Amino acid sequence: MSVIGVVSSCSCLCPGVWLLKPGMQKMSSFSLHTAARCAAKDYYEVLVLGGGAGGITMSARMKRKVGAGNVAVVEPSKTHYYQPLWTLVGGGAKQLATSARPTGSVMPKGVEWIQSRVAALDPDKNCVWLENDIKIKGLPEGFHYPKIGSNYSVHTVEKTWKALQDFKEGNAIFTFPNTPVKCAGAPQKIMYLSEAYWRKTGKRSKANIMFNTSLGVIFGVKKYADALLEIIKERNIAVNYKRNLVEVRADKQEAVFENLDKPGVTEVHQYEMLHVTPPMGPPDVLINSPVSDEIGWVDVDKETLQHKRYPNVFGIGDCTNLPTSKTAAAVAAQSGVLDKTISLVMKNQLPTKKYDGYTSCPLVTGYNKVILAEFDYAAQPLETFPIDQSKERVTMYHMKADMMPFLYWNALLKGYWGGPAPLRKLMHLGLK
Ligand code: UQ1
Repeated sequence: MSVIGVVSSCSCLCPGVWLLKPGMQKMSSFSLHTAARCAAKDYYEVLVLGGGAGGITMSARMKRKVGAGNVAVVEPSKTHYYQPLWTLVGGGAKQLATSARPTGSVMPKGVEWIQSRVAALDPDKNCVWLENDIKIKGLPEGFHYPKIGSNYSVHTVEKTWKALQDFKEGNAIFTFPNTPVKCAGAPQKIMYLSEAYWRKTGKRSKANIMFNTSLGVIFGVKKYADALLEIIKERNIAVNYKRNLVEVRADKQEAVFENLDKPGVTEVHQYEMLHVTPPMGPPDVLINSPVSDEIGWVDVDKETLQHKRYPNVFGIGDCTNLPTSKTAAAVAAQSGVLDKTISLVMKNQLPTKKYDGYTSCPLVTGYNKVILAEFDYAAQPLETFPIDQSKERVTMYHMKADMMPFLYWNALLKGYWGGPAPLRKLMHLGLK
C-alpha cells in the first residue's frame, strides 16, 4: 500500500511540495532512544509513502517523469518481498529466500530511499512527519559502560552519581537534545550540581565542563536566562549552542555532536563524564491517534484543557500540547483548572476557569542553592514570593529538596494542591 504525494511548486492543480519533517520520540524513554532523522532533502516533487510493489513501481515511473533526485520513497523495511511467491513457499515448492531482495536493490536509480516510518500526514500543508526510528548511535547499549549516565531513566539515573564520583580528569559534557523536552532546566541543573561537587572534592581544576545544547539560548525566560548566564560565566562553564548529540562511542568515551548550523558537520569530544538528555516526544499510542495533534500530543484547548474536537476528552501533564514547560508544578496548576472544567462540562455548562500556562522550575544551581523560576505561557515571570526569585537562595533549595516531596505525596497526588496561585495572591495582596 502506498500513498503518493504529487506536487509542483506553483500550479493550482497541484498542492505544493511534500515536506519531510523529523518526528520525535517518546517522552523520557530510552527504549526508543533516537535522534532527529535528517533526510538528504526536506522536500521532493514526488514523495511515495511505502516501498511495496505499488510504491517502487510508481517511484520508477515518476522518476522518469520528474527526473532523478526529485522522487523519494519512505520505507522502513530493509527487505522487499515478492509476495505472490508465498503461495508456493507455503506449499513447499519454493524457498522463502527466493522471494526476498534487499530494499536498496529494488529502489530505482535516482530515487532516494528514506529508511524511516511515516508517523503522521498533513496533506493540507503538504507535510509528512517521519517517526524517528534511528537511534542516537551507540545508545542505549552505551549505558552499560562507565562514565555515562542520564537522570531521565530509572535505569541510568544512579549511573550519573557514579560517574560524578569516579571523575578524575577531563571533559564533563552535558547534553540537550534536538527535540522539545519536558523542561529546559533539568539538563543543566545536573551540570551545576556536578560543578559544585567537584569544587567540594578538590577536583574542579581537573574538569573541563561543557554544556552542548541544540538550542540557541540557555533558558526561555529572559529573567532567569540572564541569572544562569552569570552563573555559567562565574563558574567557568563552556556553553556550545546548536550542538546535537548524534553518537556515543562509549567504549572509547567519545561523544559525537552535529553542528546544527552546518548540517552534516560533526565534532568528536573525548569525555570523562557524559550526561545525556534523551530526545523526547509523544508516546507511540498517541502518534496518529484521533485525539492527537499532527505531532502526537493530545490536542487540548490551552485554557480549559478540554479536547479541541472531542468535548468528552480532557488532557493534563506531559501528553498534552499545552505550550508550557512540563513539570509537576504545571500539573498542579492544571489540575485545579481541569477539575473546574470537568465539573462544569458534567453539568452541561461551558468551562470558565482558565489555565495561564503556570509552570515552575526550581533551578538547582548547587547543593544548597536554587533559583525558583515560575512563569506563564507568555514566558513572563509569575512568582509566588514577593522577593527577586532570580537570585540563588538557600530557602528555595530546602523548598525543592524537602518541602516539595511532602507537598507532592500528601497534597498534589491526593487532589488537594492546585498550585500556588492562592498563595501568590496572598503574598502580593491580591495584586498578581
Ligand atoms: C509546585 O507546586 C510543585 O508541585 C507539587 C512542584 O513540583 C514538585 C514544584 O517544584 C514547585 C516549585 C511548585 C510550586 C509551589 C510553590 C509553593 C512555589
